[in-house]
Amino acid sequence: DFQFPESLNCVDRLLDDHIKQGRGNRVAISTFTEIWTYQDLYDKSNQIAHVLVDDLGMVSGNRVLIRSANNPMFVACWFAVLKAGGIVVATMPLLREKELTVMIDSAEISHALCDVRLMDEMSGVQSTFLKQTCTFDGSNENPGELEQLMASKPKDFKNYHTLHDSIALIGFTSGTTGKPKMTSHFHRDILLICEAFPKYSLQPTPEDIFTGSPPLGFTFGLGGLVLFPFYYGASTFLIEKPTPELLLQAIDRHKITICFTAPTAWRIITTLVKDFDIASLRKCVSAGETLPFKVWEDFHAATGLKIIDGIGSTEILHIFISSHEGNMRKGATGLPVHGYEAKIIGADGSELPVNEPGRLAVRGVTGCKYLNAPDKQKEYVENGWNITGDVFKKDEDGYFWFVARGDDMIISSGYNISAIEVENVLLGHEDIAECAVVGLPNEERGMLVCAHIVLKNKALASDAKTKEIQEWFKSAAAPYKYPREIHFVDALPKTETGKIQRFKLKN
Ligand code: 3SK
Repeated sequence: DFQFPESLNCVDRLLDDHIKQGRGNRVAISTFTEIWTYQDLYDKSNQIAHVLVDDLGMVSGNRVLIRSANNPMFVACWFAVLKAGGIVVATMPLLREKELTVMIDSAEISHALCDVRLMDEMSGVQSTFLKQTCTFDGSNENPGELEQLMASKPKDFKNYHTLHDSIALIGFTSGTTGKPKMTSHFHRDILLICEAFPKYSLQPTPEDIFTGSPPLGFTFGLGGLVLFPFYYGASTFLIEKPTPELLLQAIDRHKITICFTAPTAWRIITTLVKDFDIASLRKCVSAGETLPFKVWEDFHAATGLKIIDGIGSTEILHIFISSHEGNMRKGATGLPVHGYEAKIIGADGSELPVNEPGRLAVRGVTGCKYLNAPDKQKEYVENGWNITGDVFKKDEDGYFWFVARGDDMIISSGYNISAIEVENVLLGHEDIAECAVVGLPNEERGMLVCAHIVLKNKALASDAKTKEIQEWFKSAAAPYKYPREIHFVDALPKTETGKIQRFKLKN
């Protein structure tokens, strides 16, 4: 039941069709201070598309960076790039100069649309690929360069005729080698995920109001806070710096019906919920890391609502295994969602018997398409099955149960953090000789980034040194990656061939 015409621009379906069908006056996006109708979003996306093509020289196939927190201008820029036939590369707002440079160089980004409040780290980026950077003001207080250029532009735009298999977006995964990998997704993939998880688990209607905390630069957030609401003609409530308190305030005051966040936030929400009216909330989605059953149980006891757990990946674009209210098995992640199948395989690739832990393999309507990494592609996709790197088991009734991560990825408060990348940053500190980074189980964050460090001069080890390294790290890389725990050690455990034995540091 998934057939697309050859010529397809996903924005026609997500945005323009709502205008054609007379739904322009419905609310598309709101925040604590702004309301944008579908017509506002359409007009502004069209004006930005004109700026991209007429003023910034963008041509179809160009890759365009969007650097912003979750706000309406981010969404307008996202639609505008696709309208003009470009490819969106959206970033986390916290990325630093070095990380942005790697991203821009590896994705060969030619244009950047950047919230003026996030320009500090962008201004230092040196890249031969980047031709134009244009600022906007996501806070809607002082018009930036983009808003000034938009003012003279028409409010209609003929969307570029992309094909269903033209690349629409490039997502970055942290990877286990410390070097981020680029995954690409087609225009049709964007629509296919809207027919998968949300239809299966949420059954959205135009009356729904979505909110949540994941950044729009993470495909979990993009799906939950932009693609799903717009596909179903609903609306989205965006929060630039979401906290559990702000999510609750939004739910209470703005009558939110569907909320996407990570287990850490669901745990805190449970402790605060009694002070808020959340009667409007009908679906609660958790992904980004595995949902501890205790969090599910406590939230259910406090609210009567059942959190929908899900697992997805940037490679596959969104959630491929989850539950819905009618088929939950307590403690299990769930069943493959409509459009996907999953199995557990052993080291030789053959399917394992029930209840035996092994590698989770998934195939379906979307899948991994790494760019410029044929070896990684061969490793990740075997005979059409995506090998996710997570260890699961499947029970007699086909429910999938999370066991462990099979790689060096640390999932902390919903962020995927590569241990190797954190090590590489730490090694840039003048006093650090060697280090090994591991994730430790942590009640509050799911996992905690912990660094074992060999100093060049052992005498320097102190609490003050810990603090100094942590502060230095936050200026060198995105602060959410910083090691919250540091142990100074004399030597790291290693194999005879010199490989660090990280598993010995995990207890
Ligand atoms: O980490 C996840 O579970 C996830 C979920 C949805 C989309 C993307 C990702 C990485």
